[in-house]
Amino acid sequence: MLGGLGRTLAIAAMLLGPAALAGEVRGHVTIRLAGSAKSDRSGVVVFVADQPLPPGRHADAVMAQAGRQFSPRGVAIPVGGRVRFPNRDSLEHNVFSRSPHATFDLGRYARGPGKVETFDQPGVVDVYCNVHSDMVGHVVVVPGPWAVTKADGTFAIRGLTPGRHALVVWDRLGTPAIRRTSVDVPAAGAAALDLALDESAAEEPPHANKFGGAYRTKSY
Ligand SMILES: [Cu+2]
Repeated sequence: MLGGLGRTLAIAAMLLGPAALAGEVRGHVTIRLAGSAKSDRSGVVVFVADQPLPPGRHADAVMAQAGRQFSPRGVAIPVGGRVRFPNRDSLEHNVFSRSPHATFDLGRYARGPGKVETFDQPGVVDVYCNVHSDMVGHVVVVPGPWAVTKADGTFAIRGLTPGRHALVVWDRLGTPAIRRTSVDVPAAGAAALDLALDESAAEEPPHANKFGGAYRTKSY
């Protein structure tokens, strides 16, 4: 009797499984910049803070060092994901972070495939080069389903359970850079979300070198 019930529940769970994750958010961001609308709205990360990622989901990212900058300057990866930092310049670079949830130093290295770092704590990790003080990158380590906006500002997050979800929006140069909102995901169809961001006051804050001190020169 109970065995039969258990089997019935198991079958029901199997049938419900995919449907229970059918929720979706489709959104669109606008960004105000110096009094007008910014045309390239790519690179804004939107993630769900209250639903874990499905197990076994891996996604790695690449942040190159090219033209004395990190490129792209921001990447998003799930908790446990890895970022490769290839050096595409003809001069040596370094990658380090003093962020409390990801402190590392990949040393100084020449052009080539670069090095890989694994990020196992959620949060925004600021990465720098100890050789060039104006190189700034950000690794957004997300705990739940996420999306990155395209140039036209659109994004879509799929695989959500229906109901109210907490969302976090990260815009590298936004004021504020991190904002929180919520969205009601319907059982069928997608929730629509419009976000108005502001980069008018955007400026990368100064940072210390890997020893916590000042850079010797602007770049050398
Ligand atoms: Cu560098």
